[in-house]
Amino acid sequence: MSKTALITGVTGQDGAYLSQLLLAKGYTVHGVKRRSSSFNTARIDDLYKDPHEGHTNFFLHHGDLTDATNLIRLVQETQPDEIYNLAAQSHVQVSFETPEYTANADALGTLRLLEAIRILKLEDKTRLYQASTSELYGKVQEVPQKETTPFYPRSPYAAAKIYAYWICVNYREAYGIFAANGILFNHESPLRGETFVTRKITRAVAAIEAGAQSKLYLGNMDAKRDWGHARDYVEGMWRILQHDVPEDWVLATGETQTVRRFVELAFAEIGVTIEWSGHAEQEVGRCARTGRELVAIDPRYYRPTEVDLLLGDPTKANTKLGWKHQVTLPELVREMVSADRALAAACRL
Ligand code: NDP
Ligand code: GDR
Repeated sequence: MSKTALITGVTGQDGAYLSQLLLAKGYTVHGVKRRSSSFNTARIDDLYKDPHEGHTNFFLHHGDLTDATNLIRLVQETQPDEIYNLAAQSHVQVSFETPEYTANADALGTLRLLEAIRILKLEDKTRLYQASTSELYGKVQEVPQKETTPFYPRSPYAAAKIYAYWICVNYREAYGIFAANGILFNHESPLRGETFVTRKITRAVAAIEAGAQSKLYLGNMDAKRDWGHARDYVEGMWRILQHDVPEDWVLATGETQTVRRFVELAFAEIGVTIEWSGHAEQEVGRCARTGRELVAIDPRYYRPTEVDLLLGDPTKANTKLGWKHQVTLPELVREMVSADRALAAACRL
């Protein structure tokens, strides 16, 4: 019997890669998408087949993490073996501007799904994956960060996600629900949202090369992140739910780099070496050959409180799940710049 999965956040980066993975494994996949005034399914359009045109295992439903009755109905109708709760207001900086909405969707949304499982008495059937995050570690307490490292959230987003983390642990202990947290470090891809720093950089590199943009403005380039490829990480999500008991898991590469280094790697893909000068808000990056200014700081992108250093220790997932990242940072940068150059060439950037 093939399994059934319900994915919230199916239209996002991870939702698209996870749908692809589960469909390839023979799952029936139900995705929850928000109503939007313009199309928001670009990342999954290649997976979707109109049910009128023949057999399909991929279904989309309108829904929202802020709407409990909607979630209960969707869980009841789809009777999922596995729920992947990927939906979230996922932008850290935006969470400072919309803290209440972020808490509603990211914290209470998770509670609503757990309650749906409980109300519908699906405790023995339905497993829940919660998209927890390395942002929980926030202000550095220990490096590298692992499952036992204390949390110290540094944004409304992280504060909401910490509630979601603990409510999963609590429902697991209180009601025996199979709820597992994946504490995932940053993962990127050509499908990454355009306002996250990696994609913002790779799009800018392609647009500058195409003559469609003159300069790239960034915030804190000293921040260090442990960046992997989203395709590797959705494989880890699936493994987390196949484990015999519900536990909490770090997925990371075990390597970290600054935003500045990411910029250098991305420009190198179009043959440009960046030379840096100046400090703090005056720092600029110039093309070493022509002297043209290509990178500058805009303090608008600084955050009220920053997460300075993320470096994960994935030993537990390596040993107990057999999970390991496959794609290195230079390979990731190459894939992202190459995809954005193709979009620029097609005038779709
Ligand atoms: P994206 O921002 O790409 O996708 C988020 C998804 O959630 C989109 O489908 C979005 O819909 C949907 N969504 C937002 N708000 C709601 C809501 N109120 N109700 C229903 N759906 C909603 O995120 P990613 O794919 O990168 O990340 C997936 C999850 O993993 C998120 O929870 C994120 O916080 C978490 N995470 C991500 C990491 C990363 O590095 N990518 C690392 C660790 C955790 P729409 O398309 O309409 O906007
Ligand atoms: P992050 O990702 O906050 O780690 O959250 P993001 O790419 O937004 O920022 C990474 C670092 O880059 C610095 N930065 C900038 N960031 C953005 N977005 N835009 C800029 O112009 C810019 N300049 C510098 C940031 O200050 C930060 O230090 C992501 C999200 O996917 C979360 O949902 C997820 O939980 C975490 O990763 C793990």
